[in-house]
Amino acid sequence: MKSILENREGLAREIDKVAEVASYLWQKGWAERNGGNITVNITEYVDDEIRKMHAISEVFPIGKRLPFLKDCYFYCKGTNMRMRDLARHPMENGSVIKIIDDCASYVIIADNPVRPTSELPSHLSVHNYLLSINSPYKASVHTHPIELVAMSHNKRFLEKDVASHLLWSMIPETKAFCPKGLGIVPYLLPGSVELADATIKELSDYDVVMWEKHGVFAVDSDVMQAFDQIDVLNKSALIYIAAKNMGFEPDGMSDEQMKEMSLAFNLPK
Ligand code: 2HA
Ligand code: ZN
Repeated sequence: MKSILENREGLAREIDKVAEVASYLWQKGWAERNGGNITVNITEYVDDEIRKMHAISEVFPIGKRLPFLKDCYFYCKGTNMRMRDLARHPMENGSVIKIIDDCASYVIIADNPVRPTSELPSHLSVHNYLLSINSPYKASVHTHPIELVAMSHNKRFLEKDVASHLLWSMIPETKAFCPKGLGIVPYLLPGSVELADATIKELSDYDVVMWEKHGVFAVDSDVMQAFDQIDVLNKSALIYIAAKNMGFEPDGMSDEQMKEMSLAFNLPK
């Protein structure tokens, strides 16, 4: 069977990045069993031949009307699929879907009839939001980073920007490469429309949001950059924990050092 990736270099490169990130998520222990999901808006790679492709599934409802997604195409990790398998076979553990005219349902068009992720309402709502604000962001990643999730079990770290400031102060790179910090979404049922709505609200101020006692959700231009933002935050969490394990509360960079760094790197605040 011919893959949709065949003779489509740009699209194949994006899916390669998804597979590479999936392998990192597995190696880091952030993607147990079927944990986590990745979706990428691939509409820019869609040519006439793809537009003519027939559905290979029935029509499925999204659960929400998302007007900015009309005729958009997404690569989505499959529900119940493993990141570690997706890393080797992205088109067997994920699929390309098309949002149909009613903007409230989708069909699968390639390569296999793999049903998309259980967090589809969150992912697609976020893509709809990104398009509505003309954002250049195309990729969203949901994963279960151990140390960040552990932090979300402490109420102190769920207060606005408390975790962001602590994590930024552990090492200068974290603010440089995650300049908006970490938004917080209080615990909500996985896969729910409520979780999707709460995530979008936080994404107006942040690129990465914490789902309390569950995981994080990140958006960026491509899947590699979304992963990098989560990775630098979790690295800071690891430094914090290492210091605590050595028996002391880390000082963190001072306010002056943070200010100097923000100025030098042209960062907000
Ligand atoms: O898809 O991580 O939140 C598996 C999950 C759901
Ligand atoms: Zn999850």
